[in-house]
Amino acid sequence: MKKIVILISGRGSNMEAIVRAQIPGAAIAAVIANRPDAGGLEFAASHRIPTFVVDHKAYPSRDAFDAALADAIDAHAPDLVVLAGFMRVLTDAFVVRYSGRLLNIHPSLLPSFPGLATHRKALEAGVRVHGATVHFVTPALDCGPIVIQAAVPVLPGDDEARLAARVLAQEHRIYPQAVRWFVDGRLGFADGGAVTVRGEQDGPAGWTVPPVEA
Ligand code: NHR
Ligand code: GAR
Repeated sequence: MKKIVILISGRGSNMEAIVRAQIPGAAIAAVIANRPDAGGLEFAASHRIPTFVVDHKAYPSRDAFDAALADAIDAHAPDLVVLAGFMRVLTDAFVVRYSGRLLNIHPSLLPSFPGLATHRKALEAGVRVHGATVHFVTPALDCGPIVIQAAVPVLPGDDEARLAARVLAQEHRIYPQAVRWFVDGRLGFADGGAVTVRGEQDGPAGWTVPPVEA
């Protein structure tokens, strides 16, 4: 069994998608939130997953918060740590500690639109294609090796909420897929650092075109 700890800050719908996927060989050991009011804690608890809060406001510095967060994580000795709508930038020391076993989902087609407010930035830039990216976390924000992406169209009349909803539906598809690949030991790194997916038959590994919305 590969043990997974999921970190959330809010609603936790990506965490929920991963839990609902019931990935063979994976056990969700804990869900940890940095906000006591994170909505996703309720879903996790109702699925008998141990939940914990490490409130960043209770710590004097990012180093202190990250140290407490690492202690809470390490209590479960996870094989994989999953950021699912986790909203705190992590220190280099934290990221290096979980090197190669820390995943994030980011709501844009990286390297476009790192950071926050990605849907607004996409609308302002006038891109016709937007999406989401699962990547390994490295110290440089939203710059780690890409595992899988999904693209969606930007449609006439889109506002941030409509575009975010279209992207989120794809997040719920690709994040469980990325976790499945990790758990199955199929992820590797090519020379130069790009992620490879072993045994992927169809086309360039890890790249998917989602079905067009109805
Ligand atoms: N940490 C490192 N070192 N590297 C990454 O790639 C990280 C990371 C921490 C989080 C997720 C990321 C995203 O997918 C992520 C990737 C939060 C912020 C942010 O600015 C930016 C990017 C991401 C997450 N957070 C503010 C902060 O001061 C707080 C914002 C808030 O609380 O609402 O930490 O987008
Ligand atoms: C998701 O769209 C996720 O990609 C994004 O926030 C949403 C969280 O939803 N993450 C970030 O913006 C990280 N900075 P969820 O809590 O329902 O999974």
